Amino acid sequence: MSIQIYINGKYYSKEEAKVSVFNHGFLYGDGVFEGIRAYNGSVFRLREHLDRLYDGINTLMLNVKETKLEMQEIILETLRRNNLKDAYIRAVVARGVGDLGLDPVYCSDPTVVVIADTIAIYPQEMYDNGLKIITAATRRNNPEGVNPQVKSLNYLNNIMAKMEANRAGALEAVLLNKEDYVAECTGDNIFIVKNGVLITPPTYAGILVGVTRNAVIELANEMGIPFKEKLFTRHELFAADECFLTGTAAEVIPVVDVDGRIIGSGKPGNITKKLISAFKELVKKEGEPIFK
Ligand code: PXG
Repeated sequence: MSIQIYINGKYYSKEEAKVSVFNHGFLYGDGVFEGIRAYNGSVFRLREHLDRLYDGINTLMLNVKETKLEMQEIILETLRRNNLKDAYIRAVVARGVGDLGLDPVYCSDPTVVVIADTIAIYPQEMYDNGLKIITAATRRNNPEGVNPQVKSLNYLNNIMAKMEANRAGALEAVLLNKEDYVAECTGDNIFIVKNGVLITPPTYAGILVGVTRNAVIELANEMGIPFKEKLFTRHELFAADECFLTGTAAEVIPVVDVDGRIIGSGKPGNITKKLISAFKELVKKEGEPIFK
């Protein structure tokens, strides 16, 4: 049976779920999105995802009619209609249908799309052995332009970096900012451990403030792991004792090799392993129930 996709108040099959070629989401990448996950009948940190979505909606001045609470209900209802307990949810808010000019003034109401489907889980081997990643030549876009805190429909820098990773046979690429500090990966935030201290780049490095990142910081605090938000360079990344990435799809995933430099022992580190287990426990414990 085909999945049911929400578009502006109605549900459509995968084959029938279509938007106009005049939608500025398509013509200009004008819009925002979220990638959200449900575990065993509960949506993980839905409030945080909605807050980030609406912060982006506010910055781009999208005239969204739905309140945050209504959007939450749309997401939960889409999961119910598809009878999903474990899922990957993609919410998209695009500018809407306009003319060929870029001026959003001539656009109709925004287009709200919610897709919920089963999640393709990464192979266990990656968590056991860790990832090899590369540094991309493509830089993270400048916060002075579209701030990376906005999860916009324009992911071209990330896609350029992803293509660099593909060509190098790596699964992720780290992007530096224009000051040569490590920002984040194409779809994940990055952490290192040095001398027992957990370190991640601050928001002003030019990052998406990840929901998984924030959850991991909370866990580290609860577990008494010393933590700092601090800028670090590619050299400091090479010299780290441990490294891992965080994201909704990947959760917490170890990194053991960056541009051919072995990180620490070349195996997932102890703090990394502790945080992987703690995160697995956390997603079981909390979340917004789908079926009330
Ligand atoms: N940085 C960027 C640039 C992201 O897009 C994250 C960090 C992690 O944030 P969360 O909130 O998920 O912890 C993201 C989000 C994919 C995919 O299919 C992943 C994201 C976005 C779009 C697609 O892997 N990650």
